[in-house]
Amino acid sequence: PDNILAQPVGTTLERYIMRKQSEFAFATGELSQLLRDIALAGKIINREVNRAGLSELKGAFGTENIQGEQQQKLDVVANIRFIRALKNGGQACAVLSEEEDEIIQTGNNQGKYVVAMDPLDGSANIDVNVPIGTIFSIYRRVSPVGTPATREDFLQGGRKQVAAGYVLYGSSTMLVYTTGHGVVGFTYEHSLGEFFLSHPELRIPQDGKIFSCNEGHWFDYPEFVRTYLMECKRKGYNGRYVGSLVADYHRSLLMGGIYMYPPTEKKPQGKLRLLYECYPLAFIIEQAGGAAVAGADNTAVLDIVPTDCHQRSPLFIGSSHMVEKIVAGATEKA
Ligand code: AHM
Ligand code: MG
Repeated sequence: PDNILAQPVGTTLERYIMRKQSEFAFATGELSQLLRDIALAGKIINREVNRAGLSELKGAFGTENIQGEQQQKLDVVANIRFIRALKNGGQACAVLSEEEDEIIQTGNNQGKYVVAMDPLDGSANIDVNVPIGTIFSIYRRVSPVGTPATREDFLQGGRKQVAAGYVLYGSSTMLVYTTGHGVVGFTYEHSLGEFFLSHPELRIPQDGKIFSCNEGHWFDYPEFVRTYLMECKRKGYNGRYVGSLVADYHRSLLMGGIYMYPPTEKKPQGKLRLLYECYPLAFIIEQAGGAAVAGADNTAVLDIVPTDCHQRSPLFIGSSHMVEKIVAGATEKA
């Protein structure tokens, strides 16, 4: 359009969070602050991601930073940045990260929340400039305030998440999240350093014509998955697989479709991690009107009872009719 420059940029994330907070009479503002801290970490990681090619170059020359540390890989950098932002923010008493075996105590024992996250998912794609993402999931702690957090704070189950979201570092950077009242999306305006509301109410179409999985694993996939994929192909659906979960998921959310990481004999739990990949994306998809199941038995991902902080789960996620269909195919066969 001619007047594209005349369009107002709109609501900032900051203003949006403030407005939402005032709608809930008992909100204390702590969760709002936590979301702000996560957005800040997202901006910092965005900056690192944008100049990754340059830091790669430096790394290749074996440079060290001012503290004498070796240049680090971006996923490690993202992990450090995120934890630092949450420590400084004060609302999270502990963090669980894909990058670290143990729960990380932030020292903010007065904080009421814990955050499980994958600071930079799809890191195999960093070197080739393909979109990557950050995924996060927030719980209200069950351990007493004032003490260090425990495993139980993280092992409450997907339905206990109070908020979840992701940042997609793509052709534009986006923050998408839910607090259990629908799904909102913000786009980053880098010259202003602000996230602006771009998707006030994200709903996934009930049906789609895109399937997304690693077909290289075809011969290891269960029968019901292959049957469904053949049906998709017969109907002329498109296959799309970035190999970055956040990117593949985001496309499905906006356009409709199904993403799957099925179980195989060698990996009966698939590859993806339950707490900081499957749960948050399942929470968002249900809030957007879609579905997420863990397999042929139709168990909703959010209903899986967690036993380990880093456990894996198969994932079938996306448009509700497509998820229903693949499961129905499995039941017919049985
Ligand atoms: P990561 O957490 O080690 O980056 O692995 C998760 C990634 C997802 O982003 C992506 O969907 C999947 O692994 C791709 O796996 P595969 O190469 O087996 O298809
Ligand atoms: Mg990951």
